Amino acid sequence: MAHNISYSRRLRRTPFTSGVEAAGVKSFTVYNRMLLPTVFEDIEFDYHHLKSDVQVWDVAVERQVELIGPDASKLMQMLTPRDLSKMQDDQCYYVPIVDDHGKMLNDPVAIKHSDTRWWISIADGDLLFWVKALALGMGLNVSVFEPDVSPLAVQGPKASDLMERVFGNEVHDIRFFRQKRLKFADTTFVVSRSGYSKQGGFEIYVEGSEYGMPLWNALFEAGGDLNVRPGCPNLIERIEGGLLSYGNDMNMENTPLECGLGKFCKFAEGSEFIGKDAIALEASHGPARQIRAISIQGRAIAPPRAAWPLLKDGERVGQVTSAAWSPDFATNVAIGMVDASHWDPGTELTVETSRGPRMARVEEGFWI
Ligand code: THG
Repeated sequence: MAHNISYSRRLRRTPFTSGVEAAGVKSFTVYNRMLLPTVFEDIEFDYHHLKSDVQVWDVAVERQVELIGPDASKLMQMLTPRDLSKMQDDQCYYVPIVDDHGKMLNDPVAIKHSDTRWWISIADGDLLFWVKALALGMGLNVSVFEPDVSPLAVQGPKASDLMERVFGNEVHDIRFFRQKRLKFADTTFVVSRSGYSKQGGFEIYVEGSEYGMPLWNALFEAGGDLNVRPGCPNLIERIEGGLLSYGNDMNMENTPLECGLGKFCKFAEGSEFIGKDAIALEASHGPARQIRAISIQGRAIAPPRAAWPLLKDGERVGQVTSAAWSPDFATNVAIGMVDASHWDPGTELTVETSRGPRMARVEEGFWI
């Protein structure tokens, strides 16, 4: 079953889409109403290449919500259970965003520029509306908008080598989840050591769409002998690494504790944020279910298009939301949400795939 997608202004192109198309992209998904490449050669070829060389990813779909003004830091802290009080001006934090019931609205990366300026690098969802409404409702002195900023990721074991050639030696000074402004052409970009893979790398926040293709071209010209290729977040690699996908592995029905993000909800006593009571209550008795690494026995499965029920003796005890064949681990790797009664490592379950039942097992951890 292969269909075409109909393009229009609503389905936004990115500053890099023309480069992605010229490079022979095979398929896209839609994320934040924008095109996100999902396959270049094929998913297994892309996977091996990501783990051995270096790739350039159009992740412009990681849209920014910018907060600017005297109350920017107050607003940012209201949005997340994660304690931001010790965050430095060059840090990035992975932050759960929850509603008043403590349910997940998004799981973005927050980039702090200063006490009066932040970017929230969002996962799939209209977080902008929530942030604008909160600023308005609280009467805060802050403006909230989507700037012309498009992240381009450089991921893989040779990412530092490639980045050094385009941005100079300073790239080596950037530590994990820190950022620094580096020169490109007649401008500067925020460059952070982060990205949606476990292979290491950087994200370049391209400010000004007109710089998109010049940067794309500069990276490919500099990296010919590094075997640089276009790539994209890779389903197999991100499941092995346990990187969650909002809307797939969790959504507004889940809490951060269920998502295994409890370590990002250790707030200070006097802190104020939306969902505090709900988060504190759940922390006191623990979550009812939680994200787990799951292996699925047998030959390669086709990735799920909907949640697959996890069963024990015919009873539903969870679901699998992401799954793929892992060439390196020679098993199907998966991410699931499993009830407390059945979440211990080694528990054997049945997963109801779209092509029938398979044996599944709760693993100790992800494949890293
Ligand atoms: N980078 C940026 N924006 C993003 C993503 C990104 N927005 C959308 C999406 N990805 C948000 N979700 C995630 C999920 C995982 C991580 C980052 C964003 C991540 N996690 C690491 C881990 O789990 O090992 C590190 C977490 C930590 O220790 O702080 O990187 O990728 N700009």
